[in-house]
Amino acid sequence: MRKLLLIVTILILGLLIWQYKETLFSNKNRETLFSDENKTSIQTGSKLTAQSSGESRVNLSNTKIIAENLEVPWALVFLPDRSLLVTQRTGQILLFSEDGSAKEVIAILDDVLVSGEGGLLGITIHSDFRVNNYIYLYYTYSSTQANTLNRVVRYKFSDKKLRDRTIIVDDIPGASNHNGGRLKFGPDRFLYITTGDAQNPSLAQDKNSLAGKILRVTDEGKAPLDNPFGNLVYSYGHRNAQGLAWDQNNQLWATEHGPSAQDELNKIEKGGNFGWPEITGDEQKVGMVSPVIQSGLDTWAPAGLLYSGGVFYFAGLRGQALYSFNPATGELDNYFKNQFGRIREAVLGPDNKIYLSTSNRDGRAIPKQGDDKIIKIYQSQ
Ligand SMILES: [Ca+2]
Repeated sequence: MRKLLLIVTILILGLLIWQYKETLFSNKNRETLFSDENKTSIQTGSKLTAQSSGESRVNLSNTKIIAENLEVPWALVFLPDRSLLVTQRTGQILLFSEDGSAKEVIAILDDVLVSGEGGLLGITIHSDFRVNNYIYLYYTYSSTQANTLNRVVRYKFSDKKLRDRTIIVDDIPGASNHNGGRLKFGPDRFLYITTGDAQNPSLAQDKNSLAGKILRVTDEGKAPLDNPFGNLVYSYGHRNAQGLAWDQNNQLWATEHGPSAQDELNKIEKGGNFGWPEITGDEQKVGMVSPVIQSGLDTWAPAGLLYSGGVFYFAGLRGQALYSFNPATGELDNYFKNQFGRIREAVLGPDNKIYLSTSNRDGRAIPKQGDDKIIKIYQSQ
């Protein structure tokens, strides 16, 4: 009997240590060990869903470089006049003409903290941009020497200048890694914001913390009346979601970095608990939502997400590919594997073409000539 008790105790202890292993490491080790964007696969191969048979594979082989010699372009957004705004993680906002031929630095944010995976991250435009010229930015900053935070700000963008700065959401916990940072307006005209767990996993389960969440706010940064918890939180239990897109039924999906491999594509439910840090990969627990697909032992390090023609496409940093997932068939596929290096952003342009950004100058790859780049993809049958 005593022996049995001992074995059970050891098993429980083992389980606890496994679940809370992150807290065992120092901050410094953690930054290296738990860097999402540079983690390696446990081994090659994926235990995943059906891989593409090739029959339904879209031909994406034709590409055109529309901008190069950039530095870690993090997010892209097209304006109604088809010009393109790009954030660089190092703090600059760039404006490109539609064909990429003209490039201008229209602003440099001077309070951005560029450290680890933090810096100037997301950008998006208001649903009524034509009327109000509002753009929104997400960036990492430090209010004292010791802390790292993230915030969302709004500017009026006209005559190629940023004016009338307003802070929309402030004091989002930050860290060297796991800062989230994706911004998009939903079909319901509210602003959705991904935040990371700021390397403090338990915050993801705390519905009163802004860390490890998908937030949903009005264009002024207030909580919409129908948010699930009476605050800015829309879903929780996220580790570091960095891609958002809606399907044809206005259903929100999000990409998320897993702890070591086990990256996720989630179908987001209002008020849903997406499990971190209690469950990972395909694990299940009552009251928690497991991903639709996850990378198993493989690593995608997924970032930008878009939806086009019934298929999701998402950027892979460490995976060095553009991944596709068809929710109707369950087929997972990839394009440009190792061709462009690390891919950070993927958006659909006003011309219905996919635009990618590379991220080979983020210190985690050997840059190729002309890096970083923005690449336009031509689909053909
Ligand atoms: Ca999860």
